[in-house]
Amino acid sequence: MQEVIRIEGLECNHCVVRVGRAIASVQGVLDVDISLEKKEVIVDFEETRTDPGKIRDAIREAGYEPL
Ligand SMILES: [Cu+2]
Repeated sequence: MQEVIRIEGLECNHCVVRVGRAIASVQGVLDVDISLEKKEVIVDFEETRTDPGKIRDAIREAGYEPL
């Protein structure tokens, strides 16, 4: 499954690395593709192991706001 999430507060490559690591550490996440320009992340995940709510929680825990 794929989820596209807009992220508020994504300002630089440091943010991209931080939020990318946070999302990648969620069990069941297969691939993370972040666009700094669009302030958007595309996440591929196994729907049996995680859900978009957990991915959003990980983004929040990293200090960013998923929209
Ligand atoms: Cu930054």
